[in-house]
Amino acid sequence: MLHYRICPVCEACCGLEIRTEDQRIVGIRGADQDVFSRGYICPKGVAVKDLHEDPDRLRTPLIRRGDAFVAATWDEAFAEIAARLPAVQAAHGRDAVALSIGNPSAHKMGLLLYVPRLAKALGSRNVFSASTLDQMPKQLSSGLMFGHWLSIPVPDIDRTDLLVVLGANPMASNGSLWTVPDFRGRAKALRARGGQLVVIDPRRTETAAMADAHHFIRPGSDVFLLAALVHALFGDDLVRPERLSPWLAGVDAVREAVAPFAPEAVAARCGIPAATIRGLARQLAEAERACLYGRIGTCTQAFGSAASWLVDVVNALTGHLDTEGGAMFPKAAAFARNTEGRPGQGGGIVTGRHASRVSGAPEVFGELPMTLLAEEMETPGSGQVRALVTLASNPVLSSPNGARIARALEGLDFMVSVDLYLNETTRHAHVILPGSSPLEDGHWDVPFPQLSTRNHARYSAPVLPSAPGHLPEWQILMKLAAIARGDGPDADPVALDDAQVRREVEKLAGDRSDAVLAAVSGWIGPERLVDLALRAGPYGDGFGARPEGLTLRKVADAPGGIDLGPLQARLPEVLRTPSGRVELAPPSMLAELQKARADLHAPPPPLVVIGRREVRSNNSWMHNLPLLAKGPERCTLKLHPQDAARHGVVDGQRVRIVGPQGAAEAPVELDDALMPGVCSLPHGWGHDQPGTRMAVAAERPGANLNAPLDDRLRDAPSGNAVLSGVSVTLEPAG
Ligand SMILES: Nc1nc2c(c(=O)[nH]1)N[C@H]1C(S)=C(S)[C@@H](COP(=O)(O)OP(=O)(O)OC[C@H]3O[C@@H](n4cnc5c(=O)[nH]c(N)nc54)[C@H](O)[C@@H]3O)O[C@H]1N2
Ligand SMILES: Nc1nc2c(c(=O)[nH]1)N[C@H]1C(S)=C(S)[C@@H](COP(=O)(O)OP(=O)(O)OC[C@H]3O[C@@H](n4cnc5c(=O)[nH]c(N)nc54)[C@H](O)[C@@H]3O)O[C@H]1N2
Ligand code: SF4
Ligand SMILES: [Mo]
Repeated sequence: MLHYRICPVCEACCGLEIRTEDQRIVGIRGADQDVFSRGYICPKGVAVKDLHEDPDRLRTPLIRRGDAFVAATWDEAFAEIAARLPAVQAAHGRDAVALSIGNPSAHKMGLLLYVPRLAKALGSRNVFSASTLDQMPKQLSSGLMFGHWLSIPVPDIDRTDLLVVLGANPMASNGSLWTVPDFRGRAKALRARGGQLVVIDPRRTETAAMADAHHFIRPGSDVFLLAALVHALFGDDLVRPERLSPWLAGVDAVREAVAPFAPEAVAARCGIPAATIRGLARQLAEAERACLYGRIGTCTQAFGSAASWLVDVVNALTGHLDTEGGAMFPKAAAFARNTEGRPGQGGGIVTGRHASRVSGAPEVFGELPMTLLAEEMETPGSGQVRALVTLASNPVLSSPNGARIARALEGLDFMVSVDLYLNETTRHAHVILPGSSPLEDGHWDVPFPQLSTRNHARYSAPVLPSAPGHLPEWQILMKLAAIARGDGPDADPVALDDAQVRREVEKLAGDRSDAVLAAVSGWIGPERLVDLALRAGPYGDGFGARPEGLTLRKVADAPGGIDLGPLQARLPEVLRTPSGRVELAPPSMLAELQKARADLHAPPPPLVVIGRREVRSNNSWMHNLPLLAKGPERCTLKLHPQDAARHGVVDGQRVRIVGPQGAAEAPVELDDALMPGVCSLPHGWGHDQPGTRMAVAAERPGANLNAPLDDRLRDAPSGNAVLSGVSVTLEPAG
């Protein structure tokens, strides 16, 4: 049998075609009929078979007894949780239970749509997620400028003449905060029609290798480059926002704020000649259709929010925001807050409604910085975190100074994990509840159509039936929520969901609620939430009011989904700022720029480390899949030959990478694609912890990049970790 399945692994969200025989997977290829990914696939999509079949993937709940995990029934597991979690809440208060939400949650509607329910039931301020290891700066700057954190403009690559990529490597990552399956094909088409691709990155990456130009940049200096680009736009009379003008607030304040950052003043700090910066500003301004795109390299640094903000300032001032071939706002079919409420104006965003207990870091979009999880667990006093719930989250590997997190986890009164593996983080849990194989779930991407390079609506049904007795993840979260509310282990998650959906619909639809509920009654769980959001959304059937509009049934019945066309200009309708304008000069961002001045003349450390992504790896959890694990050792320290000579190390030699709080050991791979003074180690490795159950990964554990990184470094406004450009030294491995 042939099945259509949207890949749940990365943000490209490719359509897969999965062939089964007798409920066994016999082949996975790209789905040619997918209206969006058009047959594109990468090796990780094929490895979903390995994931499904992985003997180490957890299939029953585990309960820790002494030092060992024992298999348990679901009833036993929930009974254990109900016996221990509410006790922590009762004794120490709601904030004593923290929640840690990991990256795969964003790729599973059964998790993402139910996290808010669990979070509400827990009622804790201690909510942490991968967002503060990744993208919180962009969420914050977008919220400040456009009024909602997911109003993030993305490159309209299929129609642009010039794409400048800053701190991203979509050839390896397949795109981020920009859903763009087959970046390679689209970038080739861009060049074939005479357009240009420019990459600015401390490494000559796979993306740089196919570009028309590549410039090295010193890690952490993007804020200066971007301020200088804006400076040059003003100074060289290149500001031309054209049709955007009526919607831009704060142009003069921006001009003033960048005054100290002439290209000549930042050139040494960035490692980019002033003439190159001026040339780039002119190229961006003069191109008919152009886009500057910044991604994780611009976020995971000390001025990540300011850099994220300035990317969109450049796009706006050059007239490339919200125009064809520029940085455009997708219009998603469901869940897009920027299609709800009053068009063109809104409440904007508020941050800092509370602060973290120990360091006083501000809450941002309901979250606290992941790098502060350890101190909240370690530091005694009222409000100390004494219990933790992790959902698809592996902070011991994914967050700086994971050794400290691991120690703190051991001190908890109780920990429960919803995860696929017994790994570096979940080995500290008292109860592990196994998540489901993606092939046993229906799939609708909740966030990514809001970030897609073309509008579309796609759904895929489960490929295989659930393993007998296995609870879907949304039901696991509903059960945990019930326990957190004190309702015990036996609540019926389906009935709870029915009741909650009815309440929510009644609140929104009033008299019409019975009709609305009847309209979606063919679905339960996450599918019902999708159908509700889709039908109420901008392309929806309005529950019968617009019969030609979309329903989940229509989308499910369309092979490969429904194309909703190229991106359209959305200003001012997309805005939800109180002013109804694009806020080009949010005061907190101006203050950051002012703060950055002090750093402008900081001498560069002799050697800094940056990360690296590779096609056959995905963060910390796919190293147990044979298809991806085979081949050459990937966790190597790439080092420029000059730096190798300076340190007296040779190709293949094992070295110790020593940072402020820890160290990692990896073999050296000489590579002149690195900027001298910068070395690179991929993240997500370090599978050598005792007591884990990932046999393939343990054979070649690799080194944990986050061991030498520093959990004290953050981008202040967003709380995002600094993962790039941290100073390290090298020693021969002992
Ligand atoms: N194969 C694979 N794909 C993935 C993932 C994976 O682990 N493997 N992870 C997924 C996730 S969770 C995410 S968030 C996305 C991320 O997607 P991307 O943002 O494309 O991430 P990277 O490939 O790490 O590219 C970041 C680039 O920034 C550069 N860089 C480092 N420091 C700096 C700096 O200070 N300034 C500048 N300008 N550049 C810098 C790095 O050299 C690197 O080339 O990828 C997703 N896709
Ligand atoms: N130094 C450095 N550190 C980084 C980064 C970097 O570039 N450099 N990148 C950061 C980024 S962008 C991110 S997003 C984070 C990611 O870090 P995390 O959010 O911790 O995510 P992963 O490392 O992907 O680990 C995912 C966890 O979810 C489990 N899991 C996988 N699939 C499922 C599922 O379907 N259901 C359930 N219940 N569990 C599942 C896995 O077993 C694993 O425990 O790492 C960050 N860490
Ligand atoms: S690029 Fe991403 S979404 Fe596409 S097949 Fe690979 S892992 Fe899956
Ligand atoms: Mo990420």
